[in-house]
Amino acid sequence: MSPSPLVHLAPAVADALAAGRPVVALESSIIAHGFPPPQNRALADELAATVTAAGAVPAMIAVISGELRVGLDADALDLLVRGNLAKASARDLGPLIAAGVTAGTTVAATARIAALAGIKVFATGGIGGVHRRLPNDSGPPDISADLAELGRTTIAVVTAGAKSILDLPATVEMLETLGIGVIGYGTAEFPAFHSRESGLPLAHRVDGIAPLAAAVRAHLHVAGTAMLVCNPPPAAIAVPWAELSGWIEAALQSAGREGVSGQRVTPHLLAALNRFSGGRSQAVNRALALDNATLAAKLAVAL
Ligand code: PSU
Ligand code: MN
Repeated sequence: MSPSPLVHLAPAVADALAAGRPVVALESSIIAHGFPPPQNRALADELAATVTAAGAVPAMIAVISGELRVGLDADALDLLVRGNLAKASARDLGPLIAAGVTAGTTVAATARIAALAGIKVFATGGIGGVHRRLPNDSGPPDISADLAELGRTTIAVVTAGAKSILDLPATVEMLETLGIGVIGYGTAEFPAFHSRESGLPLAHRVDGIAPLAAAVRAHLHVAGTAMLVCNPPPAAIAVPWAELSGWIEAALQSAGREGVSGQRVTPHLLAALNRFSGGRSQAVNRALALDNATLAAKLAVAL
């Protein structure tokens, strides 16, 4: 499939796709909005090196000066890590292209652009989902467009479940409603991003790359939706749920007090969680993002 005329492939990505070699798409909101400079630049470089070391070509995706870029060079990364950038979900891409701006792409936007480019495997930290109600908020429910996008886009997404700050039972129900595939890699429980535990059972589990690739390949041929490959955060650094839930409660109180809404909710909650956890949540986020990049690369090689 030839990519959309609006999608700009880096030379290494174009070559790999043309030759049928493994490529892993990487989300850029984690770089633009999740980590402050200079850690964000270091993480972008580590993610790329991790994918390369596991035998695939890394393709971080972002909107750079109005271009949908698949694979970022050093100049593009310099623009992405400055902070205060727009956060692009899939529906924002049209106006952002027209305005010529630079933006980090969410899971929704990254999945859309990756699929346009013909990429089959995408690594993120954790997807968005159904938000919990913030204290004193009586407004409408806040549901990430990540869910709707993954319900109509054929791609494998390696993720540590969904972000722990979300309403995870509601998110898991919505994944079912939308027909999004969910499979545990070495787990029968939906991971909770910073924690390996959520108490939410998974219907499908695999314990090796070959059975994972078989299930993903079949899903991508029949389902017409994304397949979430749920990879729990590394045991050595994951936070027990009992400890995590106190920090999340404090972060929700902080967001409620400040009246945060819209696209600012997720970045605000993650930053607050990092303060309340004394930096532990960001350390887990970094470790799981790198671990997901490794698994995604192995999956892309096997496919
Ligand atoms: N990491 C952050 N902040 C974010 C995100 C990641 O520190 O905002 C992005 C992810 O890319 C995810 C998105 O896809 O947040 C979900 O946000 P929303 O609920 O606004 O759709
Ligand atoms: Mn939202």
